[in-house]
Amino acid sequence: MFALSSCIQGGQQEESSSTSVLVRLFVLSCLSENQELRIMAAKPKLYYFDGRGRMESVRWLLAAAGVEYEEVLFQTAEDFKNLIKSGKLMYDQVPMVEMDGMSIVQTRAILKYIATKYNLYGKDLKERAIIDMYVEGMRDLNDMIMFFPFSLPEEKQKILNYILERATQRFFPVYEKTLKDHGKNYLVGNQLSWADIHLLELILMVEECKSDALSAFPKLQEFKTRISKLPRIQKFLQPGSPRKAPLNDALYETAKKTLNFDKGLFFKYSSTIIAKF
Ligand SMILES: N[C@@H](CCC(=O)N[C@@H](CS)C(=O)NCC(=O)O)C(=O)O
Repeated sequence: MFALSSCIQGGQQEESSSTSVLVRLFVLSCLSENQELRIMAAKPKLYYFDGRGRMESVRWLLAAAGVEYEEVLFQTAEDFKNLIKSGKLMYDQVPMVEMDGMSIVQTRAILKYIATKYNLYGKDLKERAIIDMYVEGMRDLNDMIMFFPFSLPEEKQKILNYILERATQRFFPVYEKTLKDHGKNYLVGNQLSWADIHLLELILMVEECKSDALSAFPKLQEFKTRISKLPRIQKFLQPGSPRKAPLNDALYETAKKTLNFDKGLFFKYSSTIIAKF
């Protein structure tokens, strides 16, 4: 700025050189703007193993925002190691999403960025706090279900009962009451938000554990039907979409190979810490 104004104050000679400086600056700024546009326009790239895990909510949110993305799905531990070697993973962990020139890690950071960018995070700070409260509760339940396939065989039934008890007695009643009390179509501010998307994802996960899990929740049943019919969501729910299937034996083996774990002990302790049996 200083260099520019001192040029502009000069004579003819300096004026033409100041013009060329201006032109050069303009061209440079156009170039970087173009580069920025290119970066912003590139499809987000998701790095994870070929399963739901922590990445599935990211897939849901991008689908709800109508954003197309690419996926790099690890098949072997080598794939994961190579990504670590690239230095792109802040904590040597996935999920990681390359987007807008960043390599974003930490599931919540990724989700918050997408929710904010695509206007799925409320209209002000207060709505955002409410969305956070809903979503954080949902994540607690989501994590229990996510870790469930890794629990020890002898504890499976006990853990499943616990998950269903928490879903139907702690979490679902909260969302049922909200929808009943305010009588609106969405959880927060009468517009679609990250909380609605995550709630539908969660409802479907719980129903995979117990198909009639919503029987005592009429508002949630209506909510499920309504949100499932939104065109982008409907598309994501169709077979062949990037939505992942529940963990089956083959995916379990891939996850085990990729993440190098055995017997599920780590998962057991990290997921049952709040459980009282
Ligand atoms: N808080 C992190 C946890 C990430 C995490 O635990 N990722 C697992 C895969 S689901 C991983 O990369 N584990 C390998 C490791 O920790 O070395 C997040 O939410 O993204």
